[in-house]
Amino acid sequence: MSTAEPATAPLFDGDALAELAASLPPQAAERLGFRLAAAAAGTAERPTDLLAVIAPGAPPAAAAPVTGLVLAARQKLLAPIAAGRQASAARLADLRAALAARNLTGFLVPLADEHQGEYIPPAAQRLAWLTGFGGSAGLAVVLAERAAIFVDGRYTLQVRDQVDTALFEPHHLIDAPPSRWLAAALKPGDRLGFDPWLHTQGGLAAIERAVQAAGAALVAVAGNPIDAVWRDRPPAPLSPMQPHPVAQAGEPHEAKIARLAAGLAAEGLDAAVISAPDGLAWLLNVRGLDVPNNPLSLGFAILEAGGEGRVRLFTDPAKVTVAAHRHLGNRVSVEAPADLGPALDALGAAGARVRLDQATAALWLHHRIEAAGGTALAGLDPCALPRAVKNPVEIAGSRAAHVRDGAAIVRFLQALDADLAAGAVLDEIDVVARLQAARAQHAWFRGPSFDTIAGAGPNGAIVHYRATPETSRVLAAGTLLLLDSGAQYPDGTTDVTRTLALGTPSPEHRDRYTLVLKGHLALGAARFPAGTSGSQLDVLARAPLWQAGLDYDHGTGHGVGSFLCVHEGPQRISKMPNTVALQPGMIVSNEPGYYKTGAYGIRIENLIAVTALPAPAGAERDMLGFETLTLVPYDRRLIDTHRLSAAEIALVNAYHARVLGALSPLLDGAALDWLKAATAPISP
Ligand SMILES: [Mn+2]
Repeated sequence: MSTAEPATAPLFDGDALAELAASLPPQAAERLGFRLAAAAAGTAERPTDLLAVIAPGAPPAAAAPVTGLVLAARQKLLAPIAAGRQASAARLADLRAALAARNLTGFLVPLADEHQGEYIPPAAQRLAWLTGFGGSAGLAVVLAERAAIFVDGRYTLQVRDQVDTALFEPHHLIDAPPSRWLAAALKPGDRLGFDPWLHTQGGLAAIERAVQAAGAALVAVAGNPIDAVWRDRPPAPLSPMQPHPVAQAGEPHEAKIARLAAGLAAEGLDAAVISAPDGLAWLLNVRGLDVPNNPLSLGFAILEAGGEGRVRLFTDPAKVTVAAHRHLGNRVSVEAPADLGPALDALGAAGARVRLDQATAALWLHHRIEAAGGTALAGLDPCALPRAVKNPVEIAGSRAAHVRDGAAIVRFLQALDADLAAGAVLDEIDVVARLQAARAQHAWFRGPSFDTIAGAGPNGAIVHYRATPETSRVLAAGTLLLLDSGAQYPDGTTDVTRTLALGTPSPEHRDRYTLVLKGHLALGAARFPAGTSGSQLDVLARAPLWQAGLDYDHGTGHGVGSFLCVHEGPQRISKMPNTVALQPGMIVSNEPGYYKTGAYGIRIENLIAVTALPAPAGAERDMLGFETLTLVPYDRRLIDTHRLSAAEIALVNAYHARVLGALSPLLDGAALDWLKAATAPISP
């Protein structure tokens, strides 16, 4: 939550900064370097967006120089974080000195921000800054003499590449967890520090037990010691908060606030802290550009129970543009981030009972409320379930977004097929760029909803693969390409996986693809009584693979936001027990797969919306099913039609007929011809 101004001098050419300052009104020129640096820490790129937060009220002529300075600064800002292993010895020594000065013998360095977000801003990239590790999950433990880094199976090779293992012993996050390492490494009397902003109550439980068993103490530290030695630490991101219009949201934020405030009061609660930025975005109908892929404006809110409801929003006021202020209206007050603590103190002093999100709320929030005399009650974020159940406007928006997205993917697939047939040499990185370019042709494209996974041959078997210049494989005949991607549009978020045959697929490729397809079709066509949870349906997607002695090691489906996060709860389809009943309006993914390590990967993914089905004659229960939203053909070359039942063939043909009908008005020429061939009926 530090808002200290970083040293901005090396980020900007002094003359350019002075020239820009001279051209701005005096109030806009104030703290100009800081605002430019903060904007560089976000993801906004459009000149009007940048001007709105850096120099509101400045003449439009200032937009070009502002944009130029921000975009040039972005790379310089991130360079020290990417400095990697060669910088880590000095940084580790600095950190150990800072720990000693605080009477700590160790410190936990998670890959997390104050919101436990999937994508975190540069200011929270402490693990990367300290160790050089660039993966998406991990934790380091620094002790006075030893240090270790813990990563999961995705990163066991990468961590040895990026991290100096003489400084940080690499370990497997699941098989050799930090708690076990700490139990052996800590001595009685040791004081292991942690930043309570970066951990949840549940997340710290195993470590807490290990520390206690070793006779050591776990100490919540005020002010992260890394920040004290990270001299060029980027500021918190500054991007404009943008109203998400009712035309897309389907419900005014005032109505959402009133609905949730009544719900809290009915539960006997006085308030809830909204700490997850996607909860904030849904509740207030706002979006932002603070982090990649998820259209979020980072901040916290207190939702007060009862009456019409009132929200106190804690965020950098510079983010709240004139348009956002007008949109938020008088039911929402905007306060500085530093005011959150005193607001929680006041709630605590009044003896308030305050809901915190069990999954994501920082321990700091618990501590602050309880220390002031209040009661912090961990539970479900009150925004989570209402957000998961999309209203009819959001479902209609998702349908429209999927038509647009499907047309872009078909154009991409047709060009890919044609170019490969003509002998073009393309690699995974080319695929990622071409797909993004195809989507970007539409004015409503707002960027990817996650980093595209394009895995050719053996790379397809790496479930969370991201192509890099070092790993990018050329698309070779006789192999498969697994392509998992998604887009953000103002009316909906997409997430689709198709597995493509390059050249002629092998009998094994077709066999495994067909098994995955059978499970995918079975789940998509499921009928189930109201009250059924996703984990009760999971077996439908796996049964054909299980019959063949096969399986996959990931969930079958996750919730998806409406122009929000592509991974959303609380419902999910998974082997893991989940008691959240599927309700009409929920959007989930349907994505079984099969992976052969070192050879290829297969995944087929559609987004599906839960719908109420008309009761069949004699029905005794309310029945639910799914509407498939994604509109992209399956690869007919990979379907072994002999292995499909007549009912499965009918499902494929009906789906392809729907895809053709929905997309053909948006296509012409070679792309339309390709679509007709790709959706031609299959027969046994
Ligand atoms: Mn997905």
